[in-house]
Amino acid sequence: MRQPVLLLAMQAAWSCLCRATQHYPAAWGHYDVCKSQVYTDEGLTWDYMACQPEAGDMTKYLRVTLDPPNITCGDPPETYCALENPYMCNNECDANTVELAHPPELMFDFEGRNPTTFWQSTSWRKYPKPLLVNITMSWNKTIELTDDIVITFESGRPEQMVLEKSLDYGRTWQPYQFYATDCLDAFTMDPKTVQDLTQHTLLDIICTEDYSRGYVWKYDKTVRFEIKDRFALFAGPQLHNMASLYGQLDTTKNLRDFFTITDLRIRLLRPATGATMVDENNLSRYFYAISDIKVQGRCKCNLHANSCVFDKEKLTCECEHNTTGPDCGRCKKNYQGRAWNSGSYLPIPKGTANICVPSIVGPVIRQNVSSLGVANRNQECKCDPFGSESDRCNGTGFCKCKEGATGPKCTECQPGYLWNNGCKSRVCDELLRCQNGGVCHNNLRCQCPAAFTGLLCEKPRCEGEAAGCGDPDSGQAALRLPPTPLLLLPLLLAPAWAAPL
Ligand SMILES: *[C@@H]1O[C@H](CO)[C@@H](O)[C@H](O)[C@H]1NC(C)=O
Ligand SMILES: *[C@@H]1O[C@H](CO)[C@@H](O)[C@H](O)[C@H]1NC(C)=O
Ligand SMILES: *[C@@H]1O[C@H](CO)[C@@H](O)[C@H](O)[C@H]1NC(C)=O
Ligand SMILES: *[C@@H]1O[C@H](CO)[C@@H](O)[C@H](O)[C@H]1NC(C)=O
Ligand SMILES: *[C@@H]1O[C@H](CO)[C@@H](O)[C@H](O)[C@H]1NC(C)=O
Ligand SMILES: *[C@@H]1O[C@H](CO)[C@@H](O)[C@H](O)[C@H]1NC(C)=O
Ligand SMILES: CC(=O)N[C@H]1CO[C@H](CO)[C@@H](O)[C@@H]1O
Ligand SMILES: [Ca+2]
Repeated sequence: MRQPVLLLAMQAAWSCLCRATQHYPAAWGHYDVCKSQVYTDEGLTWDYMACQPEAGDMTKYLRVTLDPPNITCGDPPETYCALENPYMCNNECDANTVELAHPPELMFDFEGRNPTTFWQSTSWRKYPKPLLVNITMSWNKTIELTDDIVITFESGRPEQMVLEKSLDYGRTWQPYQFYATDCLDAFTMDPKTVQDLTQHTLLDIICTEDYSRGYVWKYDKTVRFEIKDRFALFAGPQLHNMASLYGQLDTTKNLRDFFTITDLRIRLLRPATGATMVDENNLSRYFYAISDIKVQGRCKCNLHANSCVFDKEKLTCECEHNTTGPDCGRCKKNYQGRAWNSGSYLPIPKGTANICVPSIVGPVIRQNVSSLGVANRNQECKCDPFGSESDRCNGTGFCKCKEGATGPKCTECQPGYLWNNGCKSRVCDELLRCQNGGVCHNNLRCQCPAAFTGLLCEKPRCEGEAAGCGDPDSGQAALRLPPTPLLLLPLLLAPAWAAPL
């Protein structure tokens, strides 16, 4: 049912996420240049370094998809109750009038003008059937998140929602965080906050009640996924020690993968009601409205590029070190003298470039190039039978790798995949742990206790309803306790977070 809705890059057909100036202490590691010229005993030569593009606003480069596709209000026109006064119900949404339309791109436009611009859903006309909306943001490129994801709701924060991520262009999804007014009731998870996390549990998937309570809509509008707090657990309380964070990122692959995405999905499961009971006589009070979504990050270029270009509706790393591919994930042709490797943040501050070196072309091959011809076109290449589509080369000496596999013989796995008779998506490990007592098997699957299911055993097993066990038909919704107004301070950002990641 998904359809691409629009590509949000209207401001510029081409732009560059390049480094401008270096504005942080060198001792933290820069990774802002891929090479520099140096004088040695042999004269002027190149010194190669690990490098990465600058972090920036990633919402300019995404494609947003809504499911159901016709969930946006205004077609046909509808009236709503005012956000701040539910007894004023003459607000109009009309898709055919610019001033009254609330299309999805208003979640990503420049916010700061008055009044705010927002996307709005149809109202909960089919109550008690759940009002479900998926908002999917796709980059068609792996990106690394560097700052909190912040979603601003103009309709009151939803009573139930899930933030999910994909690392494989939307083929598989994992939850990032659950949000509910009542975590136990909605997802049978104990409520936690990011402050409950420790260095050891930092990649745990939690359900939080921090961003769902309080119907003072005007003041508590944002829902966060706290990236910086998780980084801080590694980097030290003051976030001074970027070196430590980069070191950890380098040695703890799962930490890095945790913050790497190709897509994000917001699953809205139950709108704000701001009351004990849903007013069934006036359902135009209930809907979702989002004015802004912040996603800060950078292109993942495997430390082989310091710029990432948006051209022809696509983000691409400008690869150095003789690497190529959208993420600089392989060596260029004729530079396959040794296996491709990601650059490394270590040793700090310059890291290691791990450049690709020229292929060694044997004399026999070279002398016989002209005689190879058709007879040898399908030569045996000993391509890995599990990692490749065929044991034969494709005609130019390359093995054709299956999804997730890489390397000349397709014997290696791309990031996020593990070898097990071919490359399989990595599901769980010490850091990305199976939830609710599940046991991780070979990092490839979680064996869940009987009462739980889901990739990471994060979902309680219950019949039918996808949206957790809270079945609004049971009348349970009407018995909900009044939300406690919470004096919740927005998460204070650590003061010394000056360095972009
Ligand atoms: C959206 O489309 C589906 C199928 O075409 C239809 O059943 C549903 O009622 C529509 N929803 C709205 C809100 O118009
Ligand atoms: C949203 O995504 C979930 C999870 O993949 C899926 O089950 C559901 O059908 C999707 N659509 C809606 C409208 O919830
Ligand atoms: C994603 O990028 C690839 C190239 O890397 C391109 O072939 C494909 O069409 C893109 N997909 C979409 C949906 O833009
Ligand atoms: C909603 O309530 C308001 C005020 O009580 C009323 O004016 C309006 O007609 C109601 N709307 C519907 C659809 O019942
Ligand atoms: C490729 O590698 C060689 C050294 O092996 C280097 O001289 C050359 O500049 C590299 N090319 C690029 C584009 O980085
Ligand atoms: C063989 O594979 C390589 C690498 O994937 C590709 O560049 C080349 O175009 C392919 N050649 C043929 C004839 O398919
Ligand atoms: C110069 C050389 O080594 N030529 C070899 C090319 O390959 C044929 C077999 O295909 C050999 O017979 C030649 O000796
Ligand atoms: Ca907006």
